Amino acid sequence: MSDAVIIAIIVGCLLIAGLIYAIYLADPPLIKIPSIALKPTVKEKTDPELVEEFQINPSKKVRMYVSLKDNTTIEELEKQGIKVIQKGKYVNYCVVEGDYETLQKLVNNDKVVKVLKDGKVRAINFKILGRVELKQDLGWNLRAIKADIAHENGYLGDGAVVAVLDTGVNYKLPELASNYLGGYDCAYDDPDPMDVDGHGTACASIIVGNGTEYKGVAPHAKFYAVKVLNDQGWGNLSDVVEGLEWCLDQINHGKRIDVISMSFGADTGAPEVKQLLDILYSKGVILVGASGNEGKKVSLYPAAYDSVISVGAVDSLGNVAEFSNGGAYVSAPGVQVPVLDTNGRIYYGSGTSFACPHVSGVLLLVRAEKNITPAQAFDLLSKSTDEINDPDDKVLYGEINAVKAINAALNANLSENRNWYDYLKDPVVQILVGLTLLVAFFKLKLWREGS
Ligand SMILES: [Ca+2]
Ligand SMILES: [Ca+2]
Repeated sequence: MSDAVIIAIIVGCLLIAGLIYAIYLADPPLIKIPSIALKPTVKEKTDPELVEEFQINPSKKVRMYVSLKDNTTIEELEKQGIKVIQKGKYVNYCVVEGDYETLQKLVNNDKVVKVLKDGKVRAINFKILGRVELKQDLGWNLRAIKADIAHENGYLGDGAVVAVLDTGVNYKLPELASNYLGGYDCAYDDPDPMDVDGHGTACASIIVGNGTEYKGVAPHAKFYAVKVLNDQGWGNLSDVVEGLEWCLDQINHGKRIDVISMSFGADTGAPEVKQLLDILYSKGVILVGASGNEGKKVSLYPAAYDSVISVGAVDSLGNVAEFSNGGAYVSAPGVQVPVLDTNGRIYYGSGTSFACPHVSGVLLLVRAEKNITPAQAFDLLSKSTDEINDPDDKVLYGEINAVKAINAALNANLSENRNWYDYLKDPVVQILVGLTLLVAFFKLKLWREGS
């Protein structure tokens, strides 16, 4: 082969490789959008992801979340022809739909504080990490946190109310129907928070499930279903804000909400979410959130806010789950936890999403008896845990213990020890007892045959 042929082959290969790179690997070319009309503050006011999206297509209609100094600005924005699709009641924000030109108008308005993309990029979701259909030990999670002992002593959560902010709930299931107080669908803006995804039904079942076979932590407590995540299990930031405003609305109309349970999270927060949580906290609502499933050092928002009790996940042996994020205040069962799906079937799911409702449930057991403040709830939890195996220091205190919480909050004197016959409910004990009886039977048979 001559040198010329070899060079030609090499050049040919390089060209093909370049072409493959261009087609499969390179990002789409960014359109340079004119920025002359924008004030220098534009960068501080906008989300880089939003600008990137417009660089690809400036005329694309995008849902934008707009933080405002004052809600009176909304009228001004509408006069400029901006389409406002949602606005705050207790906090200053609105949601608009528009293109790059709309964004320019927004950032040039002095009363606009920040413009974020209000869509899937800001997804607030938790995947259900594991789903095991096989029926294992039903109720191990309740025994792990000693909720079964609380139940036997008459602590069932009567009168207490939780708002479950999630994908909605199938409130028609017989295990949930009797405890359902109503709710709202912020994701689709209708009064019916029916669950399609299943995540919210699973979380609600852990808190207030009250069936003959399946029981939650506070089976006599009532619940609101506030649908802030859509049928695919993710949500808009604005719908979370809307859901918190809905809860505040209930309180302001004299309705009772003891606990808000939030098994969702995002990497960043929004000032309006923090504001609303602070208002709810000041009105006596206990806020509980999941720490997140990324195995990171810090919790996701809203769990990361000071007003929220962040909950990490432990397995049945008290080991902190690898996926569980740090920055958690306490932990609870979150690995292979029995939950209900939207058809009422029991399956075993994992995630901090399922740990969070256990803490919500225990706080309902306490709040049913005594009106402790959110600050007192933090203090109470610090004294109501069992030791866990937490080599990476992800959880400040240990695993929640319902008996300790009831004893500490109510000066009760429940024993953490079970009656001997309670141990028979444990499948491991059942197998051991069964084997012993079997061996004894055959020994007896052999002895009788021998004699
Ligand atoms: Ca909405
Ligand atoms: Ca609906």
